[in-house]
Amino acid sequence: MNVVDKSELTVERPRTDIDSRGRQGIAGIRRAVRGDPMNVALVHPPLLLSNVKHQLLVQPPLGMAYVAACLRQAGHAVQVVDGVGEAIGRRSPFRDHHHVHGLPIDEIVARVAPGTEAIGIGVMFSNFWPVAKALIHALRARFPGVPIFCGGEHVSALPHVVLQQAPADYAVIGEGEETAVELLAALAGHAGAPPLERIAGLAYRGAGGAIVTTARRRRRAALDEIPWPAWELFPLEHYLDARLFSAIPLDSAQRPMVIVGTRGCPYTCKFCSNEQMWGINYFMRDPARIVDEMAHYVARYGATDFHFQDLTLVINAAWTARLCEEIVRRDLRITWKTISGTRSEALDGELLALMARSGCDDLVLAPESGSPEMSRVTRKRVQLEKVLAVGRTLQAVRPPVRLTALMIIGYPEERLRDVLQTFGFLMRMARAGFSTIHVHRFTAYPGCEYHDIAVRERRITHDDAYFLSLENTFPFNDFSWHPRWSGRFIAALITLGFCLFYASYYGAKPAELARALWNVLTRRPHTRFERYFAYRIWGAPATQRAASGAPAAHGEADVHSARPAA
Ligand code: B12
Ligand code: SF4
Repeated sequence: MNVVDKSELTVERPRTDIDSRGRQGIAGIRRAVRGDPMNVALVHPPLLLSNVKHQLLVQPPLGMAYVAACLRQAGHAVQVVDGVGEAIGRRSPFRDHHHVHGLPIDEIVARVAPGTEAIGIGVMFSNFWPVAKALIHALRARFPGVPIFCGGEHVSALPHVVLQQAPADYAVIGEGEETAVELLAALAGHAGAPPLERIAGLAYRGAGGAIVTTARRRRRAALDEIPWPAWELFPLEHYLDARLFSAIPLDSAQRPMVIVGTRGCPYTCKFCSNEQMWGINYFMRDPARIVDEMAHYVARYGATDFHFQDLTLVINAAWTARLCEEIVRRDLRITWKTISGTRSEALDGELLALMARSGCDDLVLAPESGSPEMSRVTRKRVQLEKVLAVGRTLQAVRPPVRLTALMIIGYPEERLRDVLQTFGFLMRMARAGFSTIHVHRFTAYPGCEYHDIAVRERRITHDDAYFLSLENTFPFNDFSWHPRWSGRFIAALITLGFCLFYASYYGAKPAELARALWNVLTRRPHTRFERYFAYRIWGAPATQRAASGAPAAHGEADVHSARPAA
């Protein structure tokens, strides 16, 4: 362990006002740490894209902010080096055909304080692993004796690959808060700290170099005990100002912020890593505590628009209604979105109306296929008629809620008959009130069942070519997981799907088509469809600040009335 001069580290201390309202603390974490605190640096690697015209999704790293909050609560001095947030809009070349977005690796390494005693790195997306790996090598070179631990979805799916390909010492598997705290307590030799082999959710190199994986960590059911994300340590304002959150174009009055209301998902879709990462338990926070957190962000950061990062926010109708009622009761006057897609089973007319009233302005559903057979094979088990019913109901709901569907074409088991059913379903969705679709190319991401099957059949090698290929969900790439269909054929199917949907949509609303063309030509895309073409023609912007150049007034502005038409 390095000898540390704690004065060298720039550390922000917790704000007591937040603590009193938002941080109840995890009893286990408090118990785990009795002894000297450590100087910990948490590092968020930059993004990696193959094409500068691809849309940048620049979101503050929520999972890492939770881990930072818990480490700080356990008494450690936490420094965050945010390779994305500290340089949004900056690009530098990475190898032959890729670009790093954010801080270049050498600058990230230079920003880690000299007295750092442990370094944590978060890797969510596997397609960014090549750059994260290069970063870990560079950190190891500068901090030879300092323990490096990694966490996040990519690390949880492939802990062995992470430890084999990069000079990291520990891979945190699954939820990271308690594991990271226990790990640091063990590293610091704190009294009462568990030995490494008793820390659940960990992989590391044991004696002789073999990788040891400990027991799976039990999921935290009491989500309200977890302290709120430690955003004070991150350059959060940069993210909020840049407004490049997810794929949803924002209204000029909206200042976005990320939040999560639930963790996990009870479903086990074959193409999703949910089961491997979270298991099948679905836990919800107390709606009042969620709204406390929202109100705090409104007051502190001027947030007006909340992007729920949940795997699937709406499972339990009564809980969702309580969340909406709480937002309405507190008169928060915010908008909110389900950005990563949610299930539709619990959505009925009454709940949809309440959601709209509480500010939901963008509902993303994820039927993923219009073929009942594919829904069965992939275990998505979507009720397709219910999805259409949600669309039809929402058309009558005020204020308007924009409705988006996420679809996939190119599943290994898919037949042309299934694709034809998807085409038919796309056109029906256009008529039922959906205004946007994303048709993704099927991709076997680490952690999902398709990936594990492909590994067993030796169709996946975990080299950089595979990781970089995971960016290839975009329609115009030449990539296929299908045993018979080529990448180009899938691209043609996806393109046809888009055309059928938008022909049906704009065929019924020609005035909207003229408006869309105008928005693209004037570089002011207002929908995802317009944004896609604007980016192809003009390139993706480095930031997308509010038209006014300033955040919307909060507390007073009626953002509901300022919403874009669906
Ligand atoms: C919100 C979300 C998005 C958002 C934005 C995400 C972002 N940029 O921040 C949007 C909608 C834009 C999005 C887009 C996509 N997404 Co997405 N997304 C998510 C989602 C649902 C939630 C992330 C989140 O914040 N969760 C809440 C926090 C609390 O959980 P967490 O991040 O996992 O953090 C915990 C642990 O991982 C760990 N941890 C995290 N960081 C660290 C750091 C350290 C040091 C430690 C010790 C621990 C640790 O501790 C945390 C707290 O317990 C995840 C699934 C998930 N994780 O729930 C998928 C997920 C990350 N997305 C996924 C995919 C595939 C995509 C897309 C490619 C989909 C597509 N086909 O287009 C796109 C493209 C993204 C890109 N690369 O450009 C996959 C990634 C798989 C992979 N291995 O790469 C996931 C895992 C979904 C899935 N189950 O398949 N996504
Ligand atoms: S795809 Fe959605 S419904 Fe299926 S397991 Fe993943 S999060 Fe759950």
